[in-house]
Amino acid sequence: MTGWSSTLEPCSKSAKIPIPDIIKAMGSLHAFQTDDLRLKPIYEKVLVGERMDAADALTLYCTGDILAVGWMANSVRERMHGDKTYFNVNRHINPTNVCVAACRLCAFGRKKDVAGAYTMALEEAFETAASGYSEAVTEFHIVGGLHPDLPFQYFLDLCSGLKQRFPQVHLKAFTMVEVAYLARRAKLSIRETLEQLKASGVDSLPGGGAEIFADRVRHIICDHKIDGDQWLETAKLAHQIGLKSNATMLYGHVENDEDRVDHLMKLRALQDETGGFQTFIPLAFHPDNTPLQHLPKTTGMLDIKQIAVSRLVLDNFPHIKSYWQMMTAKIAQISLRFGADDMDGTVIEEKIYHDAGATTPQGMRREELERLIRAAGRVPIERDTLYRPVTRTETSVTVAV
Ligand code: V47
Repeated sequence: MTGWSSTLEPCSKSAKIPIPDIIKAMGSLHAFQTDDLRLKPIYEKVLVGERMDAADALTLYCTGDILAVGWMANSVRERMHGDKTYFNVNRHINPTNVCVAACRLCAFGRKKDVAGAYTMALEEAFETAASGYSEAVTEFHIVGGLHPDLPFQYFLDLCSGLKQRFPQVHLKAFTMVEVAYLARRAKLSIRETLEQLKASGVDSLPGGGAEIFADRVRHIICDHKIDGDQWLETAKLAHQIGLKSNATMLYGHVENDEDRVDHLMKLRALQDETGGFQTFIPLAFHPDNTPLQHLPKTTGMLDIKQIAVSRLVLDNFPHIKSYWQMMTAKIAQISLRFGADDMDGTVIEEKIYHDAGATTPQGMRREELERLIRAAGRVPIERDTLYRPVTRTETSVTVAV
């Protein structure tokens, strides 16, 4: 050990929630320690809340000292959110898996007329939305393939129909990639497309389709969809018309550390401009059943490090989500002490990762999510999509405004 260290104030713990002894013993009471001297200037930045630059971000990816990186990410996370850990009760609706993009990263999309291709009639989508509704979902997460024939009106009717039937449910619908494709097919500008979607009931946009912005990587994993600049431009327009969105990064395939840093820096720059991103979600690549299935799966070390680096670099993103469906519930739980403050949701019926070999369950009960969060020494907070606390009683669900 090289001997330099410092102490921070211990994080505050909620008096009401029982904290497991092992976590109590751990707290943040121990000093920061590392043998990797490259981390010292980064630690000093973290102490005073100074922004990481691209070289710092690269160092964070390169170091083997995951505990030191995690310590720093955790201290930022606790400064921002204390022990609060957010989750929501949501349902995924994937109206179609027919997709013209044929991305090598994907096991979900199908060409139309091949076995397994499906497109829901609107009534079917409404029935899907209703099933599991007894869980009192507060969000429908709606994404699908780039269908070559479905008219724009189908998507408008889908959203207005859902709003009519489930007025209190937030519609987090359509990735930037889908929006850009719908605009092209409807011969509308992206702004007009977003405005019509908003008028039909879309409340915010999910973060998918960002993958990795670097052209070199995009050419390999998703050659036929919008490029990184177009993704960012679409997000910017969404934010400008008052729609919040999330942002993702798909990691663990053919990208390198520089590509990841470039991706994070571009998101951070746009967030400085618009403030429209709510949450960043690193997505681990699942190779099974994709044309890239020869690639190995991500390791737990990379998953955890990705969460921590995201928290440290994206200082202007309010939330970092560890998506348990993709990371497994166990890694997602551990990541709550490595920078993550959100576990996504109960997720009724996830398809995209399960087509790509995910072995996690396709949904989780609220009580189980809460148990995992508490066992990590954190305080579970059920939120709606806009991070307003949700209060439940036997008979009602209320969102604080
Ligand atoms: O855009 C597709 C990714 C995304 C694979 O905004 C894959 O709250 C891994 O964006 N292995 C869709 N990843 C999911 C998504 C998402 C998930 C949870 C929450 C939110 C949110 C957004 O999944 C796609 C793509 O990047 N993906 N195939 C695969 N084989």
